[in-house]
Amino acid sequence: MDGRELVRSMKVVGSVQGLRAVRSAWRQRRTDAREPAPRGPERARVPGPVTGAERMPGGGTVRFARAELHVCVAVGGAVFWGWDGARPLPSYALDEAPPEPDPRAGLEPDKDGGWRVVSERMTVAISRHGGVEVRTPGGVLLRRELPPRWWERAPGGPARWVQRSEVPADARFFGLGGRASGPRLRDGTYRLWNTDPGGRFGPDDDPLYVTMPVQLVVADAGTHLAFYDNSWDGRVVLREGEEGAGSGHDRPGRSELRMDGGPLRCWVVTGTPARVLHAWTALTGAPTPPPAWALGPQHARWGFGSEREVRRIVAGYRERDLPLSAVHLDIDHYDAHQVFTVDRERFPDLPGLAKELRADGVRLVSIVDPAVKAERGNAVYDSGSAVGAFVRDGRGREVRGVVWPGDCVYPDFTDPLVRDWWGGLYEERLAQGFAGVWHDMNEPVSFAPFGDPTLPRSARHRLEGRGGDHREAHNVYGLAMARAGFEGLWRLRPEERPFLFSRSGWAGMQRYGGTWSGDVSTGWPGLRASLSLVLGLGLCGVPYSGPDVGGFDGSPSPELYLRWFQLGAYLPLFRTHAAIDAGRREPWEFGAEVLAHARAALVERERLLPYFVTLAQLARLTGAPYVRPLWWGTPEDRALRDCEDAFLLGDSLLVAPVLEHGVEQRGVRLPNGRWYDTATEEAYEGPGQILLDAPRSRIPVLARAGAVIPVQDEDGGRVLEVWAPADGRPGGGLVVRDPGDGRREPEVERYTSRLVDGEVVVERVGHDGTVEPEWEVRVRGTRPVRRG
Ligand code: NBV
Repeated sequence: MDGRELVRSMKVVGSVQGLRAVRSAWRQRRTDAREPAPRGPERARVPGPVTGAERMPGGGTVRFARAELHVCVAVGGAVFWGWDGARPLPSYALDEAPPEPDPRAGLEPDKDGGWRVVSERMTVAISRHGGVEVRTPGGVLLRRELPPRWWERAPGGPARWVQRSEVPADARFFGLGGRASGPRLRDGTYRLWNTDPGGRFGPDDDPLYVTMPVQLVVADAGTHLAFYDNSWDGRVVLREGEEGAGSGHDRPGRSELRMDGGPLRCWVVTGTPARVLHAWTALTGAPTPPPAWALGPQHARWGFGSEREVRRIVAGYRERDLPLSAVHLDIDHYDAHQVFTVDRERFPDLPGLAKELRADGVRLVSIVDPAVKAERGNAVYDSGSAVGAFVRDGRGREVRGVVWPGDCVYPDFTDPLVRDWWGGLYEERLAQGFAGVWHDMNEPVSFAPFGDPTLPRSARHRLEGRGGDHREAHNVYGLAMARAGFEGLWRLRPEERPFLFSRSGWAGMQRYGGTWSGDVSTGWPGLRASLSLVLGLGLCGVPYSGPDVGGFDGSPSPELYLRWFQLGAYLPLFRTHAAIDAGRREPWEFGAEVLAHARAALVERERLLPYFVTLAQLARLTGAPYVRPLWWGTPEDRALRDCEDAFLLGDSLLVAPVLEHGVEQRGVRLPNGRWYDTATEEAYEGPGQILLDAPRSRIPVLARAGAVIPVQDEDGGRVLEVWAPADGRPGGGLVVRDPGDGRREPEVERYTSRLVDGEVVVERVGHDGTVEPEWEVRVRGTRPVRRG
């Protein structure tokens, strides 16, 4: 036990579950110890020299002395390669079947005895020793994979492997799921193992709840995303490159990926950031848009404790005329912490409460934990046991862990029958009046004072019928649970788009919903980490997320709370939340000044709701996250690549939150083009750095010249807010209205804006020419221009 483990052990042992958790951790150690110790050759296997190749549609197979490589360009431009028989399926990341091979691409002999596949979007060159290079159609290097190395532990058993890669010296790394230290991933080691950091985390804590072997790399040569489709435990070591390093030569950026087992296979997509995300979500699934109400302000707390308290909070919002769209109930509303139950003493009539709040425009959202109390008579345990739902060990016994209700078992969500059974249980939540669900503790967690606070690695999983153990299933546990919940909700209420967000997940989780920060620590570093998580996840294809506004633990100062609130108002999931022993998080608990400014943020969020609806729909259609790094449209702007304290909200807005104590003015780096400070309507020309006021009352938000932004006025009237385009530089925007609850396909409205004789002209582009917009148009930004 190291020092950190000891502290953890004290914390856990000090709790009610302490002794149970100690026993469970020992049990886990024993269970894993029974597994045969992996043994294998010390020397690595490498592919060796090339021996031949075979052409197939889209690419082919290249044989080496000790390995073989299959390469295939798919329709749409993504390239796949897999070593030693690895193919795109089976995969938890892909949405249904992988795209067809592109028949126009095929293997051709390359120089020095290598091979290559040429496609419209890239060239993949395979060297005669098994290196793989991805180049732009113009021949510029985007990524070089060195020949991989494998260590077989036991004959026929899973092999560990390492893949080293190089990227251009100027490249920046992003992605790897939700990382608190980003969004730019600096030199360091990043683990691929979904983990509850236990209690709270800051920027230095890694890994967290959502890890993904997804790298988004931005360089002058172009942007690419590399996805190593493998859910096993692994580590990525990143080292940024250096231009003109040592005797004037560039040192490339480096990535070293070490995996504990599983296939060595990779997908790469290239192009502009927008194209890359589009191709990525075409592969792994469209981000499901939340219902429109879930784009409004939400309030949660662990420990409301009673219906009375929930009513008091909602009344507090109403009395102060603060918009509120949903209230979330945490585990304290369960009966003895058991999932799919209600404490009837403290919540005697949840359906009644839900109805009453709903009449007031407020929905209820329920937490759902995966662990089920292992006790006969517990209906969920009994019905799960009857269908063999719970994870077992190698000897066929249910694996026990410890969570809030005590000794627990874990549904095996990698079994389709278990997903069906679990999905059906959400009927109870719907009957209680809940309108959405919030999945927690699904890394999955089993409290442990030492060792890994999850299931034993040897625990067996069905893995869709293939069979395997927790080493492979761990990282997809939350994803598979999200699938169970999402599909269950759709089945139960085919007319209502499910609202689901999940703490843990993996590549492809956007098909079922979003995620949130988890237990981000209260403090300025936690505020910064909040933004890092949302940006990084968006670049991995998960656009809907947000932090616990105010931080999970402790008590934020009024200033910190306010700045968090102001940031949160521009993030997809806008929700205040806190731990049971943390201070208050209601906007009126921090004094009159904070209340007034928080109200302004809430009102602005309400006003922007049609824009958020548009962004949610566009994310579904194009994969573009709502919240984007500043370099999104101009990745060649190197200064923007390093800018981590501001973001674009869709195409039209640039948000520059205050992330430091005592700051009332801040520098803002502008992408090219004209930008208006929305508070003063003053215009600035980018690219460049400007200084803007950031008084307590607001954070700087800029609008792109020419932008057409759908908003609503106080009475819900639809308005197009149009920011005056610069002379000779027309603008525009897309608008998608909320299609309602069901599966209806919404129409995308396209608007253009231009300056004609000093007048702003806005038109809707229809099927047969342009038409007058149906929305009221309000033009803004007609003040003199300042250079950035
Ligand atoms: O269910 C209680 C909390 C929840 O409030 C929080 O949002 C989750 O991230 N949950 C974690 C379990 C306990 C954490 C100490």
